Order: sequence, then C-alpha cells, then structure tokens
Amino acid sequence: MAMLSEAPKTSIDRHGLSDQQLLQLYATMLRIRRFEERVKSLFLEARLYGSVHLYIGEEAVATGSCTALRDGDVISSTHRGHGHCIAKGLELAPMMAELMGKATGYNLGKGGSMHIASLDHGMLGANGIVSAGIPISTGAALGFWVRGSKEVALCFFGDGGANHGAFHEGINFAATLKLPVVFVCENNQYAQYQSVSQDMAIANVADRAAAYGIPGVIVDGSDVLAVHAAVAEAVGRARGGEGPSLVEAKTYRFEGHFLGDPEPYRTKEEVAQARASRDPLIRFSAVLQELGLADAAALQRTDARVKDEVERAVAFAEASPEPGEELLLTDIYSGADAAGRDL
Ligand SMILES: Cc1ncc(C[n+]2csc(CCOP(=O)(O)OP(=O)(O)O)c2C)c(N)n1
Ligand SMILES: [Mg+2]
Repeated sequence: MAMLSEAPKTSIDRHGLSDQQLLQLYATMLRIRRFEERVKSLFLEARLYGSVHLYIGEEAVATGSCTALRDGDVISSTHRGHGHCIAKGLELAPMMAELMGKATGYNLGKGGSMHIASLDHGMLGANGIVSAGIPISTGAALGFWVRGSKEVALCFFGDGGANHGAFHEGINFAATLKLPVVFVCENNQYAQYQSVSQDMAIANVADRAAAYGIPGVIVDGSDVLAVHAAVAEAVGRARGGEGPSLVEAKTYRFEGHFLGDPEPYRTKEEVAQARASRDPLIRFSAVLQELGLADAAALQRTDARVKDEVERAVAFAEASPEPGEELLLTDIYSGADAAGRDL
C-alpha cells in the first residue's frame, strides 16, 4: 500500500507498531474477511464438505492477538478457527484445499474446517469440542515450562466455552504453576442460540480471573489496536514468568452460528446495527486514513490483491486431487505407519 507523504497529527496510540505492522494488521483482517466470504459462497454452491462456522465480524481478535506472538509460540483454536489460522500465518491455498477435502490441504483433506492444524505454524488445531483448546494450550504451556524455554501458548475460546469445566480446570492449573499461557475469550454475545445473559449470571467472563489469582482484562474486540495492546501485555507477562492472564474481547459475529443458521434468537436490526457500528475493518480503515498511512484508493488496491489471492487459493484447491484410499487409515494414532499399524 502506498504511503501518503504527510502524516497528520493524531491522538491515535499506535502501541509501538510500525507503519508496516499497522498496514499488515489491516491486510490480515481483510484476508480473513475475503477468505470467509468466498467460503460462504462455495458452501452455498455445495462445493465444500462439512459444517462451517464463520468468523466475520471478529477479525480484530485473532489479528490483534497473533500479532503479539513470535515464531515458536503456539495457539489453540475453536470450531470458528479460520481467522485464527490466517492470523497465525497459515496460507490460504492449503486451507481452502482442506475445506474442499483435497489431498493438498493442511491435513490431507481429512480434517476440514473444524480440524485444521499446522504444527509448523504453531497452530495446534481448530476443535469441534467447545473449550477443548483450553487444556491443549495449557498442556503446551506446561511443556514450555518443563523445558524452561521462552515460548508462549495462546488459547482462543468463546463465551460459551467459558462455562465448561475445562475452563476452570485449565485456568486454575495454569495459574497455580504460573504457566506461560494467555487465555483470550472471544465474547461474541452468543453461544450457538443462547445469548450470554441466558448462560451466565455475571456480565463479564474476565471477572472470573480474580477467582484464579490472575489478571482479567476487558477489551473492545472490534478495535484491533486495543486487542493487540491487551494481548501483548499478557504475552509479556507469560514470557516473563509471571503466569497466565485472561483477556476478554467483546465482539460480535455478523453471520449465523453456522452456515444455514436461521437465527431466530436475534433480530435483523440487531445484526445490521452491529455491522454498521462494530465492523473492525471499517473502524481500522478510518484509523489508517487518520494516521496518513493509506487513502481510499490504496485500501482498494489491497482489497483487489487479497481477492486475487483468495481466487488463486480456490483454483489451487479445485485443481487438487482427492486423498487416495491409501490415506484412509493413516493419522489415526500417533506414530502409525502408512498402513495404519501402530509403531
Ligand atoms: C463439548 C461441546 N458441547 C456442545 C457443543 C455444541 N456446540 C458447538 S458450538 C457451541 C457454542 C459455542 O459457543 P461459544 O463458545 O461462545 O463460541 P462461538 O460459537 O460463539 O464462537 C456449542 C454449544 C460442542 N461442539 N462441544
Ligand atoms: Mg460465543
């Protein structure tokens, strides 16, 4: 994106991020948005397998959080994991291939939307089991702690996930040992068809942090810079041996719980209002313009580049082969050989 020559005076806090990093935040959120819009259209044409849960509206949470991580750090994800994957650096083409069940997908087309994992990228896995990422990232952090290494694990989970036993057990364990893990609750106001107020007697998941003796922070989940700042501080604590933190990002999902959800539990007006006032891309494009980093034409060029990348990912996935029968029994047990025999 072209830089404008004069940077106007502004009160916006960049939280130490360079021009390049700020532009990258926008590009990452846009990659998530455009990838998922294409996933939606492909799903409606029955060109994808399985169920799909879209992250549209929540892009600032994954993007702001993952920007606070280093290579070697790991994340655990949820059933709504495309945004986490893209923010952690996974490529669009093997992701799209995975969603189409092709052999070139990250998991040979055997995982699909809800089970994308790439250990090379520190992406420990999307997960169809609500809150299951909490013990997984806590376990990864335990590994770092035992080895005395400096990596950090970051766990994304939903407001619904915060009401499961795994939340209590994982956070209590991590807090007691001061493990290097950051818990990021994506409070998008709904757990499937239930609103937060139907699921919890308190307003904020972050208030629970006090019960475990760790910091609990609430952040505007549609403000990518605010998310970044809160998570960067928590990552710094974790890396410095001060233990876990709980960051609650208040966000909103613009699409249904899954593709095909008739959404009887909320009004169209509520969604329209959220789209108009809480869109992280609209908000951050205004920030970039106020900082003098991009004008409308530059943002459009970024959009065209991202759309082109998404189309190339679709073409790659469509041209890829299906996994062969020889793969049916592989990847079932750790250490199994190609014939599925345990080693
Ligand atoms: C252990 C378990 N219980 C129930 C479900 C069914 N289920 C799938 S998603 C979901 C809601 C999760 O809500 P939340 O954690 O807020 O995440 P969101 O969908 O809002 O991102 C439920 C109940 C499941 N997949 N796993
Ligand atoms: Mg939710």
